[in-house]
Amino acid sequence: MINLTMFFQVLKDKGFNTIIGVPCSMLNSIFDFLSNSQEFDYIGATNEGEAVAIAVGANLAGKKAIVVCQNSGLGNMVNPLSSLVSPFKIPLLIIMSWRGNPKKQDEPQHELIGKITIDLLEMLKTKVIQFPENDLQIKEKIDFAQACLDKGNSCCFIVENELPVQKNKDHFVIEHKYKNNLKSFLDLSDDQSPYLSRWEVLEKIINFFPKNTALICSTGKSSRELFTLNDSNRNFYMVGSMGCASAIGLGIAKYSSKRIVVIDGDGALLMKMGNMATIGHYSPLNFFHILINNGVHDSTGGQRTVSETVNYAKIAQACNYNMTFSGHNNLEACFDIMIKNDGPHFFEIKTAPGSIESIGRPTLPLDKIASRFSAFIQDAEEYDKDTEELFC
Ligand SMILES: Cc1ncc(C[n+]2csc(CCOP(=O)(O)OP(=O)(O)O)c2C)c(N)n1
Repeated sequence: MINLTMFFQVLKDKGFNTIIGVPCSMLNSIFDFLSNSQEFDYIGATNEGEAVAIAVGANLAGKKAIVVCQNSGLGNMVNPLSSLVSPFKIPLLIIMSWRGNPKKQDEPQHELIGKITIDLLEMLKTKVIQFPENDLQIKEKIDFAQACLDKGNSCCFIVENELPVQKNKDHFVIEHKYKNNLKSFLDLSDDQSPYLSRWEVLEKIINFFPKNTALICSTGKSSRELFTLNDSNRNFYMVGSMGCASAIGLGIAKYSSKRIVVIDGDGALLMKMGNMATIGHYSPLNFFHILINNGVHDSTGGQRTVSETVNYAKIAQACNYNMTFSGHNNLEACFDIMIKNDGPHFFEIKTAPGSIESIGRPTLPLDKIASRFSAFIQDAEEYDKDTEELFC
């Protein structure tokens, strides 16, 4: 058994400071260690794909994040590892337990994933490093991992042996705070005026939010229209990793004083609805979640989503967002209330399906989109919600 304090101290010395995880019993002692650590920020994700996206957001904001999880969750990570981490060249450090290791006896549900874990990680361009077995290996292995990251490759410490568990530990006292904590919800959807197009909504967002506001835009035609309307270094076009925009936004918002606007689609939001619970729980004040709800998967030909029967603003409210809105008109009036109050806020904008004829798609290399966006986020300009003036 290695000395975990030493292991995490070496990571700390390399600048790692943020952990995003989904627990595994084999890694119990790591999670116990982290819950008592003053040195590392810990964010609990609802699934491992969300953890990857939050870590990407934290990295874009200049932090050095680590994802800690079980290999059962590797399936949940495949999409963001392949369509976000790899093409945008935002390498990640992962610590993963190996259930179903063919050399060991384990439960049947871990057997298949156990057999393919190492190959799958390598296929996902993630270098596998055996977790240090003794203290003498710690520095050498972490140096090796850092060298991989410096070359732009993700890497994963694979934990083969269960780390000893702390005995007789106290249970958390869970307070179900939400019962006393219903926040404001403004439903403006009685209005009979026609729905705007996504294009018109995007124009209003671009024009309303000050230039030091980041825009993280969801997969498909939202990003393509945003690029066509107004390419800018404040835009992050999340062309893949459907459903992850709000998790990336959370990872950024937690570590940036800039205002972070996530532009989501209803299909995408439905795909990763657990993100909303995490956002509401960690409640970054500078987080604004705008849902363009056109009721369809417009980007793939207009197939219906199940949005007609979903009250998104109430979900956001129940997930502990601060203010939630639903409507389709007078957008600027709602935006104005949003920016004058601490977030997180949620605004469902009911929108007509369809898009413009002359739609383009981001022409810049994805790593360039990531690097210029990260520079924008880390630029010292902040916002002052009352005066809207920049201060440094
Ligand atoms: C994991 C995954 N599944 C499916 C797709 C294909 N896809 C791309 S965009 C899209 C529809 C997105 O719908 P929505 O979020 O409602 O946005 P809209 O297209 O209506 O703007 C789909 C299904 C994908 N890119 N990734």
